[in-house]
Amino acid sequence: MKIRRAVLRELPLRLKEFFEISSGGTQARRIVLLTIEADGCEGWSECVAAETPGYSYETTETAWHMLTRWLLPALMELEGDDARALVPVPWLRGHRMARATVEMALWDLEAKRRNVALRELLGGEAESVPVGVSIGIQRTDAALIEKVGQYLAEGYRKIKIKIKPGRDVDMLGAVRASFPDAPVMADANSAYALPADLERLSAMDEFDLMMIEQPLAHDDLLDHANLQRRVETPVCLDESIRSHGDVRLALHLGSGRIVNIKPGRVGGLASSLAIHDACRDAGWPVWCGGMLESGIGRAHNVALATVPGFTLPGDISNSCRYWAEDIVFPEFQMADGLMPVPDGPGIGVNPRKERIDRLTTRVEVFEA
Ligand code: OSB
Ligand code: MG
Repeated sequence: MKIRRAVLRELPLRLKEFFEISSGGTQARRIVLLTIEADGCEGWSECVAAETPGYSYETTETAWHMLTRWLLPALMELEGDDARALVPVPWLRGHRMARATVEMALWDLEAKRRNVALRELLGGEAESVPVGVSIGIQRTDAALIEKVGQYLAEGYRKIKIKIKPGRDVDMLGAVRASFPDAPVMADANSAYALPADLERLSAMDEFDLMMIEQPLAHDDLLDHANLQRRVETPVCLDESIRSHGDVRLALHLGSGRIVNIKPGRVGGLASSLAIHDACRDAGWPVWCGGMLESGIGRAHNVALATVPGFTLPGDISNSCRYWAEDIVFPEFQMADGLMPVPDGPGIGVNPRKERIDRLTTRVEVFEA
């Protein structure tokens, strides 16, 4: 198999609601989509890099550069029987979001060449996956409590609340007082440090949270281990796990008890499966996170979440929670807290190509 064409494009998509995390907020997303064509099939993927370097050093611009200058030109030179075996520029360091963009389009392409669902190629079993919702930092506790109530009523099975210093213990206490039994967790996006915040983080033990996600620095697995020894709430790692090597170290150190796997963050689906396997062997549950993706990225996440070790609800919400109109058909819509898994070939949803073309503001084409 040889790749005929690769098309990289960027399109703006406006979130219905401003989404704030501890490092800053987003309203206008810059969506980067990749299409890879071979054997009459098209593989699709979405780059999860954000607009600003707060969650990761990668941004829309660095990913665009890595893809157009290095990854895609090299991809066009490769040949193989299985699209997933094509690995351009294997010596390139880091930039896992850019690399994942290529890798995930190749998985979709390979599934379509074999005429199977991406879920099947991944070894997934579930026909629907339990899902949750991630709520950005709200101005007031009352506004947050109203949102939590709405999402619980819609059926979401995990309510993730973004926290930062000053919007944490009291706010979570207010939520717990209103919803004593709800499946609630908190995500700090690295806003705390040891030893200064130990007391504040220990205070959260009182709220019976499902977990606290990435409380400490993205590059500090040792202090996450120190923290996990001192608090009862399970620590979940997000930013800290970028590779199979990272998760092996986290397991060795005891840096938490749960991992949020985002295929875009860890270099793709093969790396996600390796991380999943390591966690399964150690008895750590995993779940699939999200990066405010359009329906293209969401489709990959839904397929990954069918793999058996993904036992906790993912950050995989309805299309209409993010967008006035998604760029895939059909849109993602859960029922009873369960997201149906598309069963068509590959990602199983159709990119709305006319709409995507109309919205595209930047495009680069690579041809064999
Ligand atoms: O930390 O999980 C995170 C969004 C952007 C950057 C980081 C994170 C998030 C989310 C949103 O929590 C999850 C979603 O896509 O709904
Ligand atoms: Mg997170």
